[in-house]
Amino acid sequence: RFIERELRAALLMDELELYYQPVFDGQMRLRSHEALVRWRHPVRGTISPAQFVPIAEESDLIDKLGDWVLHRACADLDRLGTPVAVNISAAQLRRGDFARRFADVLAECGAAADRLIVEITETVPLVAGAIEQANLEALRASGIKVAIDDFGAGHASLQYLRGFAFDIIKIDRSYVANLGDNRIDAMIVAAICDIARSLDVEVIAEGVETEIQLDLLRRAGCSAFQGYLLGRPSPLAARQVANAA
Ligand code: G
Ligand code: G
Ligand code: MN
Ligand code: NA
Repeated sequence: RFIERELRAALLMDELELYYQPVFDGQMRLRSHEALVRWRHPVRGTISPAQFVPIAEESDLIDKLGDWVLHRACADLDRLGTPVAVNISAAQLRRGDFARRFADVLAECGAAADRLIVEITETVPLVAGAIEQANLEALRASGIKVAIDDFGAGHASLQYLRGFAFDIIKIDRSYVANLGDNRIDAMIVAAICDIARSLDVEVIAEGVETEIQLDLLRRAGCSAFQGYLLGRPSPLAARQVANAA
């Protein structure tokens, strides 16, 4: 397909860029950044990963894209000054050599495993198969933290709690959006936080846009927060200017 060939070329031609969005802990201290890929298309302008990740997932392009993202994020680690979270497609986890290749990139970049978080994103269904489990176990054994992204939005989120070992739950922003107006959403968020406490995993709330949401999420027991209220995704260069000011 045309867009697939263009994306392959974009990987070589340096048309991709990472934006970083800050994540804060309960004391509102900066604790990590999430890396979010963008495609600066010379003609069509900036293209969202929501448009090209599903195409990449149809072939080995997703692995090449993943490698590029990880290299870039590792190269930016020192300048970011915090651990960095990279998004991983469930399609990448199906590869038998995923964890080994991931470790190879870290070694190449001299990046410490405990400065990386892997967010598993479910654009394609995530299966708790032997290969997927082995990959996640190998990542965690090396000190990388594993997060379930968009929790509650996918097909089988509660299944993941049984099928995988992980460190962090990220509550999908659709549950955060109407907090304050919707009692059911508030109850669901509180229940997710209760489960997380029982499992001894962290809960990050995503899509926090208002002080009211932040307050309710805190009281529900979320341990970390991300969203436009606290900081939008932006290129590293812009972040450094803001920090220096
Ligand atoms: O940043 P934005 O809202 O455009 O992201 C849209 C979607 O693309 C989100 O679900 C996000 O998790 C996903 N995404 C962003 N960066 C990456 C990436 O590097 N790899 C993968 N697989 N997904 C990504
Ligand atoms: O699925 P994932 O959590 O990786 O998606 C990240 C996406 O969410 C990014 O595209 C980012 O731009 C977007 N995002 C981050 N914070 C907010 C927010 O507060 N509100 C909304 N609507 N989107 C957000
Ligand atoms: Mn994410
Ligand atoms: Na995601």
